[in-house]
Amino acid sequence: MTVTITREDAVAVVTVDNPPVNALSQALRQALVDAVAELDADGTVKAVVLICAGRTFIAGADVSEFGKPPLPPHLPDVVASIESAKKPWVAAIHGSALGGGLEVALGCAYRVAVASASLGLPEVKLGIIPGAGGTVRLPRLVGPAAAVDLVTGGNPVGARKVEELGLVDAIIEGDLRAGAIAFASDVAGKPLPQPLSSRAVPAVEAGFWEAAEKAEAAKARREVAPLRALASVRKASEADFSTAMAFERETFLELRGSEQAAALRHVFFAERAAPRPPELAGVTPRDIRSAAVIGGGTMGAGIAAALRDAGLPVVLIERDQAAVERGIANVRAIYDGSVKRGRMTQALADERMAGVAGGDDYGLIADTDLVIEAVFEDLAVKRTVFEMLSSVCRPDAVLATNTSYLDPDAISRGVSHPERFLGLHFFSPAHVMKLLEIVPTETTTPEVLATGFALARLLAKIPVRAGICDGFIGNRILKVTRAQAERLLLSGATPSAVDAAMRAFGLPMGPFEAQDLGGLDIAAFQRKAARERGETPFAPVAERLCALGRFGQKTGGGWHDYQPGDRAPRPSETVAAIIVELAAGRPQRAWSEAEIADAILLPMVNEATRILEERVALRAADIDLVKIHGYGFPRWRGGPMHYAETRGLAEVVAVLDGLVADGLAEPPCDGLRRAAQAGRFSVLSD
Ligand code: T1G
Repeated sequence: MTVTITREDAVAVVTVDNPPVNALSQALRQALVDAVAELDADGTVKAVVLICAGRTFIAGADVSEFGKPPLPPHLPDVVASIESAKKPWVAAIHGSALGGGLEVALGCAYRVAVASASLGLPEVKLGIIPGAGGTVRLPRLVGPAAAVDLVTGGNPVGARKVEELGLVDAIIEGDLRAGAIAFASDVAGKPLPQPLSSRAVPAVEAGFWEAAEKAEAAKARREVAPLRALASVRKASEADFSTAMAFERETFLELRGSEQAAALRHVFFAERAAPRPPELAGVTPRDIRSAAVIGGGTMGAGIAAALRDAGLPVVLIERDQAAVERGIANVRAIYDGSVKRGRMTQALADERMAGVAGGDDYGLIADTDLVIEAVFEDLAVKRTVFEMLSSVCRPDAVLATNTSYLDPDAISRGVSHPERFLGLHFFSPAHVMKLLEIVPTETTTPEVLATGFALARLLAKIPVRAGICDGFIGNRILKVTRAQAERLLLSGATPSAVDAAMRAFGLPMGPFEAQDLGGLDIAAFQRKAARERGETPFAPVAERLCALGRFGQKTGGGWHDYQPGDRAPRPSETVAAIIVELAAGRPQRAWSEAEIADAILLPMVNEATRILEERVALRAADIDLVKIHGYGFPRWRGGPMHYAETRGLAEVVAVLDGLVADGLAEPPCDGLRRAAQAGRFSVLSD
């Protein structure tokens, strides 16, 4: 970490260089305070430019310091020293000015930025709130409404937008350093602008705060930080500066030590570690400059759009021309939807579509770097596709299957150069869902596996290596979720109560609502395949519903009933009658929401532990990422494994043993008992 001071006539340039993202470590905070004192004492300095080396301005406090006691100088003091400096400080922003980085910039007299910069206060994404004046100075500069949006959402905003808000004083075209120095030279010697700390917060209309709190509470689903951040902005508009600063700091320190913050930090670092697994360190991936997708259905079209969004030219192959046209239409529908929702301009949508070619001649992809198969989930059909690909594609082309349930080893039998084959399991909709399970076969080389991870980085996906078993990581655990949900129905709970309990836990929807949305027939198809493999999936009620043609919303009823045009689930008498019949003779009991959540989540953790033991997953954090990015598990819980560790694995085992005694769960696996003794899952992957 270095902070260097250079001079351009009367302008001093303070350059921060603390790779990788100029985070505000203790050393950097100290160096900034020292720089203020040094430059204030130098009468020849009339203005100061604060700029950063590397790819970004200050990206915030050093998150890796959060688990330790905060050391002085504390950031509020650093910001206050810059704000009370005798010379105007100009923050010169490129890359991301986030969290403490934006707070430092708010302490500066002026802010200039390049047009590509983004600015924001993402603290709520880490389960905290800004802790150095972000919720207090920001509303004084941009007004309460804009401040509330920035602070409660935590999403960075582009420089042009923030210029409109008045958050930056100028957009610098061309060289930032030169432009900032020119700006500083221009303001040097002029009266200093009023510091934000002494400005008033613009008034809001009556009811503004109540409406904002109501809206935020509706979104929160028990996530704490956004509402606390809102309260801090409100305090800033209703109290004097120092009272508001104290309120913010107190809230920040309290949340910093909270379980939700620890969980969100766990996810933050897990997401950053995922694209570069240690087992692939030093392995060079193959170049991917062109791609093809076999199959233009929902998954194929989504994958094609994801590849296009990453800038790759894509060829969509289908069995005949009519199917090709349907496939292309599916891709176009994705972009039309984005344009309709204002997420993309028509021009960009057209540019994306221009890069998608379609055909039924495999010869079109003879020179393609990567081919992803996304055809019907049938082994024979998939093998036929790979026989064709083996005969037309370059021997070094990477061949991948998007199967979600079949065995990639079985699919790859007969593929020429099988070392270039792997599973790339996307989640629907593939151009939206961040998760990518990467499934190497017995013959996949490390180089090809590394190519899968490189592709994930290119597509901005969260990659997780998954070993081969039925359902890989995510769907294997999902089977347990569903079986447990059915066991609860046969023990006295109702579909509505189970869904409500899981929503109360923080999931976007319960297991039965989710099946009604996706369709019960998909799981029925998988159970049929499982039975053919000699397994005995537990789904007595679902089987009955499928036999009645109750496949969910698309048939007007599944686990719940639905009125035409209305997605609101309603309790079903038909389902209730089937449950009563199938539950006959089984012990019934009343279930609290917490007990329902335990009866589903803890067996999931048990199955996830087996997955770790079998090294189908290499790290517990990988399983957390799978459930968060593929199955809506609440981020602020950190994922099922982090949640279980935080709860205490000994307690998890004890509750599971209780469920076992009631015949409602499988016994804890050896790995879980071992992890419980150690108090952590890493003992299984050490
Ligand atoms: N602290 C420590 N390390 C950080 C970091 C941070 N704030 N941000 C990133 N890193 C590391 C990251 O772990 C990775 O390490 C490397 O930098 C590159 O990150 C008082 C208290 C800036 C947009 O929430 O959003 O300020 O894996 O892969 O895709 O109010 O990083 O290479 O070893 O993500 O180019 C608020 C978090 C903190 C911003 C760059 N700030 N960072 O994205 O790179 S709270 C944030 C990001 C705060 C104050 C409060 C992104 C990025 P490694 P990367 P990227």
